Amino acid sequence: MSYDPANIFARILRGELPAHVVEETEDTLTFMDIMPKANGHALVIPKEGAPNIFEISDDGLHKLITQVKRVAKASQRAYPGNGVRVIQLNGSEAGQSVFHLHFHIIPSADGMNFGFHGGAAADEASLSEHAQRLKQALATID
Ligand code: DGP
Repeated sequence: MSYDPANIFARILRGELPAHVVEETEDTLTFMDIMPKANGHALVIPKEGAPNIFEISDDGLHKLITQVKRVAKASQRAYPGNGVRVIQLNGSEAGQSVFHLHFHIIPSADGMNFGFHGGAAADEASLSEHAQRLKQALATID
């Protein structure tokens, strides 16, 4: 599938839209999902413009998954007592709605009961609070 550089996450990467950024690396950006499935729901995206896992370069995917692991570790630390779901969707048939590759990192405590996608947008104060919580946990990860 072709990559549309006007997609929402590309616009966040270019600074055209705001986001609650948790961490930026040379190759990735981590920020809070605006419609969280749970408190602390973060998204990790590559800077490389790829719509899905099939189109990204192997090198880009390697860097991305390394950052996914780092954020998942931070999630575990920031939300003790929860498990961590790492979810990634490819294609509208699979439920993907933003066509810039992304991994969801979601603190989860509801066992196998997972309907996906949050229902409503969270308020700014809550997104900011949970971005801060993840940032603090990231600061403790090598
Ligand atoms: P997916 O279905 O895997 O493509 O998930 C896309 C996610 O992106 C969904 O959980 C909601 C989130 N999202 C949509 N628009 C925005 C936005 O403008 N900002 C942020 N931070 N998240 C968004």
